[in-house]
Amino acid sequence: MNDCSESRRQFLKSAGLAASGLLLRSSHVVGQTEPQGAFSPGEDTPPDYTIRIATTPIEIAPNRIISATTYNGQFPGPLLRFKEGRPVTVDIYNDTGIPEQLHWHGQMVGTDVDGAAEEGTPYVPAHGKRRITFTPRPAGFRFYHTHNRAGADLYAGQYSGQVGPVYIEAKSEPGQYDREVFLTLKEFEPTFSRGGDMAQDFLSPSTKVKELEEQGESAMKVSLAKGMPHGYEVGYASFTINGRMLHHGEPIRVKQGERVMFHVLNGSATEIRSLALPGHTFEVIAMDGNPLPTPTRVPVLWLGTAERISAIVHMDHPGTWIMGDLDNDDRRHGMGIVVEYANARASVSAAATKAQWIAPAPYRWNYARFANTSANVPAPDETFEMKFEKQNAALNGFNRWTINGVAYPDSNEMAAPAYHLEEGKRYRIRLRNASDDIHPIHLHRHTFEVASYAGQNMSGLMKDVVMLGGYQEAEIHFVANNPGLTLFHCHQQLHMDFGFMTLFDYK
Ligand SMILES: [Cu+2]
Repeated sequence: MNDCSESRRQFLKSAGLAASGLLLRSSHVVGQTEPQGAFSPGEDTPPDYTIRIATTPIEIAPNRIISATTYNGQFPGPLLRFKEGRPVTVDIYNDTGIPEQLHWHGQMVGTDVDGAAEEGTPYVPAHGKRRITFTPRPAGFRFYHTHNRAGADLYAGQYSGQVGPVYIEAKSEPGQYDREVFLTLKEFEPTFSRGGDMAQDFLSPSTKVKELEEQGESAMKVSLAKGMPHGYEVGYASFTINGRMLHHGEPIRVKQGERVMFHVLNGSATEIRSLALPGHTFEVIAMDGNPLPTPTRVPVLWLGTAERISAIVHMDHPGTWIMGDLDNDDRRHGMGIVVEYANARASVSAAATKAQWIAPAPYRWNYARFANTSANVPAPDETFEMKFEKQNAALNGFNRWTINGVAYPDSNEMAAPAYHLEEGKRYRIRLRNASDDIHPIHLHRHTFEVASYAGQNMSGLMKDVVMLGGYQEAEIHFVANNPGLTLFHCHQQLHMDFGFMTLFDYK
């Protein structure tokens, strides 16, 4: 069999060479350039992974079939397991009519493969292909998703199905557990609505900055007094975990005494999510894939858009449970998954086998709980202050977002970098939110350290997304250790698409 596959490999190799030779000859004759997606040097070998972007039907519940742009025809996209430091080649095919960007969220890769047009990553052409090679790092739970802007098109960007988990294996893995379960939380069937307050009473400390609040509230008052309606927000008709609505997917089958590692990804375009499992607690060991300085046991998980949490649950409370979102409406519309103990059906009465939901006691989410509170982060070489403001309904009914008064262009034009970095220097960004919305703030191609949240200092909490509550302040630190254009933006699709982005470059 070895001989056979070896000769097949040889055949493919020569066929590839022959094909590229033919193309070269024909282009020489007719004076054309080589078309996109054809063989080019180094592409006669098979890739390690193939990702195909296409619009396909997905079934989120029996006979509830929606059309979504997906990776490899499934939602979520396939789990990609990489090894830290071992280069991989990925062929990305785009079967849609729209040029695409595939972003490697949370990885320290180059701008040529990061997957953001604003950084200069080439698009995967419509009906074309792009081969990329990169070295996955750092180890931990990452993900991949489209980085196209959607604007007013709710079929585009991350509103559709372009989200998939990535796990980069380290040489040694933290935590002792029996098995892993990956959960991708994602809404479908989006629609626009007007205004609506975002619940954010779960964040702690809840301290608001008076000056930011006065500014934001008065701007809103002026806008409403002019007769402006509230800017558009997005709501959803269906909610899923791993692409299935509650009660319509396979349950997570567990055994008493097991320690299950859950890798939870908020794959939403716009929403903050929560997750609880009645009668159980989560031992959070990593956030955004990075091990925590203080692993902590909590009754509820909260995740801003694009945040990830890795948490171990000790299965010590037999029964059949709904692991779901605290929001009753969202959970009833699908945001949950059943956890079923082995023998739960046999050992208890039929009535008790129905999956149960029990709301946990109120619990506030405080990043400092997972960090060191004693140590201080090293002093930065430079500090950038960024104030985030909302211009209510300023862009055809959509809110316009600004950073220090500047909105990133909402057309597809590229803006010049606004912040200049020097390689090796340490930077502090003071994030100041002059709006009443929560912003999941994201930095590309770097990992940052949360240094303070609402006046509370901390260290050692390494992340790539941090939620910033309405009228609150936070500070993040990072070292400029990955040269090239670097995008900074709010991960809420509506905010990002309507101005909430800026670019860093390196001197
Ligand atoms: Cu935002």
